[in-house]
Amino acid sequence: MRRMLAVAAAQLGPIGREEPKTAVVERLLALMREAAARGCGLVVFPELALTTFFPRWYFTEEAELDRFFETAMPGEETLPLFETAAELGIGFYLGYAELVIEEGRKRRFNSSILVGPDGRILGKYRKVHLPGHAEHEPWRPFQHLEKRYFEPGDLGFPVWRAMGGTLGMAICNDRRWPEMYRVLALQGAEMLLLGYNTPLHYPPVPQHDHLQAFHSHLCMQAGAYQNGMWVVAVAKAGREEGCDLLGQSCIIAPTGEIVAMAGTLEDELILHDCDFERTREIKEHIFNFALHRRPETYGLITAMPGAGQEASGRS
Ligand code: CDT
Repeated sequence: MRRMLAVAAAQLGPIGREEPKTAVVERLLALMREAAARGCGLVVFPELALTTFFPRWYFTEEAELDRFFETAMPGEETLPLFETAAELGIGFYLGYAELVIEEGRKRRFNSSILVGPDGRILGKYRKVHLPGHAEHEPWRPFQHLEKRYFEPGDLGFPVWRAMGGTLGMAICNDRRWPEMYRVLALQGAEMLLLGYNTPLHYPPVPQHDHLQAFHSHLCMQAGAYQNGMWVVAVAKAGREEGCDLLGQSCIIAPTGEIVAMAGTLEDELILHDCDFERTREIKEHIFNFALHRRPETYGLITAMPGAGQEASGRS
């Protein structure tokens, strides 16, 4: 018996710093309509999909920063996404900047939501692994101030039983960390949804610039295979405000094979009919956790962040 979900990865081309959110939402709606017309039950959008990748700038005025954040979801500008999803009967994943008042203070997270085909929010994820730096570093050609503008996610890595399978969410830099896939897989995740914004130029180690696509696929293909899950990875791509962002959005099978990949750096939909049952080829055999894992030897993984390293160095 097959257990199918037709999934669309909706890559976005660049978003300008002054591009209104309503215009971006129109682009998302066009992709959502195309995904539904082509028979998909789920469409996955990138990280921070409503705005330009604003952590590339150092802002001194809080109001300048605030305009990139959502204080309600759905909000006035994003409501059409929910209404259209419900009309079309298609679920979606959306990355966005979240601003909430919690514990009596302003809190900012790099978040994503999973919305069901009835237009209702099923769950929220807040990015755990925040790359970059917290202080202004003028030597860089562009900033990567995620450590300044966001708090690390405090919701862990939950899974949701929805759309015929067990789904997990993560965001961009999370994909480079094997712990993320394993924590999801231990809860039975069969598909990971992930959006990203990855500059081609990595200022601290520029000799790796030509390896961006390789490293991106390397960690996700390994994560898919070692944990027997589908991975749907979706870029914001192209030259955005002078910064080149990796494309190559892809859908990866539980065998680690890329089964669909974007060929442009623009708004582009790629599709695949995913069978959740295929996760068993891996989970019941080569990576049968119950049979082969030796958790009594893995304690260090949760006992310490690093091997005696100072929390210095550049990212
Ligand atoms: N958005 C995001 O997490 N991007 C990082 C860039 C590299 S670290 C500065 C990534 O892991 O792709």
